[in-house]
This record gives sequence, C-alpha cells and structure tokens, in this order.
Amino acid sequence: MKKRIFTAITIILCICFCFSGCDFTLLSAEELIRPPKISGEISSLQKAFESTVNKEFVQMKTPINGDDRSSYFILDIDRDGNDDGFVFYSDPSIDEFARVAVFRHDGNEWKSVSVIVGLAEEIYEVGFNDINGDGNYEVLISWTTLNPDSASNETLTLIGSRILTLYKFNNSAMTLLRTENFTKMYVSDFNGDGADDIFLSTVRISNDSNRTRGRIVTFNKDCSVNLDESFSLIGMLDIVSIISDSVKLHGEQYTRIYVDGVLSDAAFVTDVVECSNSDGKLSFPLHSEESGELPVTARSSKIYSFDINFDGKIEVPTLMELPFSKRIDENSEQEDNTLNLVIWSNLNGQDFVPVFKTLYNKSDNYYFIFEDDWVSKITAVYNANSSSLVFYSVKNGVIADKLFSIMTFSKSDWNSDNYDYDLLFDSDAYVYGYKYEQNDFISKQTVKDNFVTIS
Ligand SMILES: [Ca+2]
Ligand SMILES: [Ca+2]
Ligand SMILES: [Ca+2]
Ligand SMILES: [Ca+2]
Repeated sequence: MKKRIFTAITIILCICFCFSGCDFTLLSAEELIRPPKISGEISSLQKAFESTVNKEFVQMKTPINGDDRSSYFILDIDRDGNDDGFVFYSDPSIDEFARVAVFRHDGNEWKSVSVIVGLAEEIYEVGFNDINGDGNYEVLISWTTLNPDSASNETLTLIGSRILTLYKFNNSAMTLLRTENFTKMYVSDFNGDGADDIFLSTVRISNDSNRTRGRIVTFNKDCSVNLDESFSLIGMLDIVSIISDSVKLHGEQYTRIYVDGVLSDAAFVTDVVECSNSDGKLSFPLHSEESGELPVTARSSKIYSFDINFDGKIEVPTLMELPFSKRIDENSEQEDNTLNLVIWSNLNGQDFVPVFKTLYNKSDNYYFIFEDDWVSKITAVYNANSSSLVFYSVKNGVIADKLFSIMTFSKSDWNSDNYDYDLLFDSDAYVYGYKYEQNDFISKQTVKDNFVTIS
C-alpha cells in the first residue's frame, strides 16, 4: 500500500531538493505529452473539420496544461443526445490567434456550428464544468501567449499571461459569459451547492512590488454571478498548484483550498483559503497579523500539498533538518550540509499536525519513510559520489553504530559487481541494494517496507 501511495505522489511532487540543495528553476508545466490516439469517432470529426479549413495552412493546437491535451474534444455538452465537437487550431494565413471550431453531430454527420477566435496564440487549458448546476456543461477555454510582451506599459505584469473565456452552450451557440485574466485557475465546488465554482489566482509583478490575489466566483442557475469575492494571498512570485479538500470546522462544513507557489528564489509556500458551505464566507487561517514574518509553510523544496495517505485530507509539506545527518559531495564546492526530512501535515485550526515523515532522495529516485520515534535516535549520511545512503544510530548526542545502507547501482554494475549488497528493488532505471547490520533499532523487514522508488 505504501508503495502505491508513493508512486502516485511522485507525479505531483515533481521536484524536491532535500539531497541536492536548492534549485528554483520553475516547473515545466508547458511540457507537452504525446497526443492521444485518434479514435474512429474523432477521425470523423477530423474529416468534417478538414473540409471546413484550408488544410495547407492549418496548425492543430493542443492545450498546454490539463489532463486532456488533445486537439479534438467530443462530448454531449447540452445533453440533447447528440455529441458536440470542439477542434483547436490556428490558421497563420489569417492571423496568429488560436481558434476553436465548434461542431454538432446530428445523428448522421458532423455539422459546423461556429468558429471562435481566441485571445492569444496558444490554448492553455480546456474545461467542461457545470458552473450553474443545471446539469449541462459550460465551456472554459483559457488562452495564453508563449511570448508575453515585456515592453508592456502595464506597471504590474501578470505572471502566466493567461485569459479565461467562459461560455454557455445553448442550442449549439456559444455565448460568452466572462473573460478573466489569471495566473493559475482551479475549478471545483467550494460552497457545497453541487455546482462548480471558479478560483482565479493572479500574481502581478513590477520592478519593486508584487501582488498576489485570489478570487472566487460562483454562479446562479441563470449563469448570473452569485458571489464574486477577491482577496489577498501570501505574496508569491508564481502559483503552481491549487487543490482542495472538505473539512468540518466548528460543526460546519468548509471547503479548504491550498494554494502552492514560489515565495522567493529559495522558498516555496502554501496559503490556505476556507470557504463556508453554508454562507460562502471566506476565512484565511494562515494570514497572521504580523507582517514581515516568514509564513509557517515556507520551505526550501519544491513540493506540492497533496493527500499523501489517501484519507481525503490534504497534507502540506514542510522541511525539518535531520539531526547529525550529512551530505557529502567531493565534486561540489559547497560545504557539506545536512539532510532534510519532509514532514507532511494536516491543518488543524491554525496549527499543522504532522502525519508522515520521509527522507527524500531525488538524485537516486527514491524515498525512505522515516518513522516518528526515529528522529534524534537515527540519522543518515548521504554520499553523492557513491550514491550511498548510510543510516546510523545516535547515542549520547553522537553518531554511533551503522544500522544499514542503501546503494544505488546501474543495471550493469549490479550484474558485474554488487559488492555483496542484497537486492532491495530492481527498477527500470536502477537496481537498489542494501546491506543490513544486526541492530535493535530497525528490522530488515522495515528497511524493505520503508523504501519506496519514484519514477
Ligand atoms: Ca449535444
Ligand atoms: Ca450548466
Ligand atoms: Ca458551488
Ligand atoms: Ca491525507
């Protein structure tokens, strides 16, 4: 079970630097994935689309962000029993803007309905959500440019340069409801009424200041705005992840939204917004009155908040130095430094309650689960040159006995000379070996159970 948990979280974690120091290159959210294989249904839409455009010039577009990165989307958006189709493309012979061609299937064939000209050259995200709770989907298309105009006269530059257009789909017609700028968007039901709501975050930066704001918009049945509330967030340089869970506070149900972002060149941070499910009122448990203090969620590792143990509650990661630990790297000019434990905590009121600790080895693609009562009794030394992690007991404030070591081998090294290590795990990339010394602190089985590879 633990292995499954950790394999899943690595997709979310992406980068952590507990072993490799601090490096704050931004995540490559723009990394494209391979387009899905075109099914029979999509191929008929493709044919219909190609008959309406000049194939010689058209360039297909895929969303830069999101789960579905296809140029073709098919779903029955208005639930009339006939599929509706959306095709994303640009036609440089006309202009540079991305476009969406809308089709409907009449039971026999695809019919062209309309073409919407986008607000930028690229599609950032595409979502189909029911924002007014009538059972039909609304269409959320976000546009972006890969070359933001740095010579803009704006005092504050919007990080991400993304623009949301929200459409109602009615009798095959797309009616524009709203246009909004954002840095990171998150759509979910925040006030518990069953309809999706929109969370827009914006980071605006100028030479001497930055402004980070969040905004929650909810809609009435007729798609008019029900609530539109804007608020300050902890100041960030970028926002990279937004996620939510549901909690009971003071006998009342709340949706808690976790906003993860870049605090500075060397720190990452989480802010939290709570939305009451009875009256939509917002609260901010991490906004302290004291200005100038480092937020409690600040950390020097780029790790996202996540439900690490799948109990429905989100954990926020922070770091803790492992006493007596050491990282050795003969090729680095940096002084030897200590290793960090990642502490995963739940928010309780305004306090964080730790639920899980891990020693994270990004360089060698694995974690080791660090149990609570080991802190101050067990420590570790990582040698970056030999890729070895050695655990020791700590007695009377000094490093004492060697307990076990984990060594990372290339496949060929393992086959030719495994230095008498026992096999711990054989992954696609590496073979991990361990050498166990008889001791009263950690059993051989625990070494095996607590070792988790990441891909
Ligand atoms: Ca339909
Ligand atoms: Ca709807
Ligand atoms: Ca809602
Ligand atoms: Ca959890």
